[in-house]
Amino acid sequence: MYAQMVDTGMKRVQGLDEMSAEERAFQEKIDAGIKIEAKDWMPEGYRRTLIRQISQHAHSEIVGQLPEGNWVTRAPSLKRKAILLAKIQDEAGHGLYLYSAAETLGVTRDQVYADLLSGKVKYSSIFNYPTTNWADIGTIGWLVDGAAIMNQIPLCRCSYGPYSRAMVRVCKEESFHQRQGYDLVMAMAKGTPEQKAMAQDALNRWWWPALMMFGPSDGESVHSAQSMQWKIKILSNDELRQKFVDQTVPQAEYLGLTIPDPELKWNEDTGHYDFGAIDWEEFRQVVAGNGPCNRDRLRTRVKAWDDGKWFRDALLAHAEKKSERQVATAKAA
Ligand code: FAQ
Repeated sequence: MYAQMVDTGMKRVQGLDEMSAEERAFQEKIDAGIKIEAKDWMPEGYRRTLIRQISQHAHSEIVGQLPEGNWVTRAPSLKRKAILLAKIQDEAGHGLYLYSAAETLGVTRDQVYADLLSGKVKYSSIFNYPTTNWADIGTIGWLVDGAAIMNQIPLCRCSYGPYSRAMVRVCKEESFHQRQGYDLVMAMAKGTPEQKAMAQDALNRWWWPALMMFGPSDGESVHSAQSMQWKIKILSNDELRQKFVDQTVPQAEYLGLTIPDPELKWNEDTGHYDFGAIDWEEFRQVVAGNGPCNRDRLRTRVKAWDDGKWFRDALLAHAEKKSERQVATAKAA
């Protein structure tokens, strides 16, 4: 672990001998592969890191419904529409499991959601790009869900029990999402020349943003070293990105599509694909709120929250009436 951090330039973390007795016992538990549960003692930094990552992840699932939602009314067949609707509903479900996992750490859903709506916390950069042609929907499933699975399979083994268990189910569903996306892109890539051109256009626009999903390179990543020591992260941003490239290039070749990277090349020595430089300035701009759709995405979420107020009020009024009735019945008995 330490050798890996030196290689990648990750920040140095505390050694066991520099920790308090409580922290050392906690770290030894993690090193032994024992899961941390909600009521166990944990360092404040561990709790805060998990709340940050899990809530950002939950927000990504919820905001991630929007680019795909753009095509529900224009899906080209009943079958594709049913698949797309099911996928979008799954993403809402993922958001809910994740908000529940965050709540086990002592925050409320309302608090973390308010932080999304105020623009205080992040969600994945990828969802700030527009879906301009139908092939984008397949490409999101193929690349975006593909990248999400690559990142989330290791999270099934992460040290925090509620998060790791939520990830097991999420990954099963993401796997269906990736397959339906690849199936859609395949239909277009093997279709008419116009359809193939749409699939290529979508790949050209989504490839680099998909690589950015894995976050900054290891040397620039603020949280990786500590998160890896705590086994919140099992693999580093660059390791996951490389695995994604290695997995996806043959899939593009099978489709007869070209990855928009002239420097992409198989490297016999490393056994991996070499790929070109990522435009980190674009990544920084998108994360800072200046991507093509950032403002639109937040506006849509705020409107959905405001429009849903009457429903939340009705639920609360119903819950209050119900508990009043229960008290009255208990008193009468
Ligand atoms: N976008 O030090 P690191 C999906 C931020 S789910 C925006 O490396 P960390 C399903 C990072 O938060 C996709 N911000 O951070 C779906 C930090 O900022 P902070 C989401 C990013 O946490 C499919 C700063 O940069 N998946 O797609 C991004 O150790 C289709 C420094 O970075 C997850 O959230 C980014 N791409 O590693 C839904 C998985 N990358 O907080 C609908 C769980 C980094 O200090 C349709 N999360 N930042 O202000 C993770 O694995 C990690 O949080 C990483 C980032 C790997 C994303």
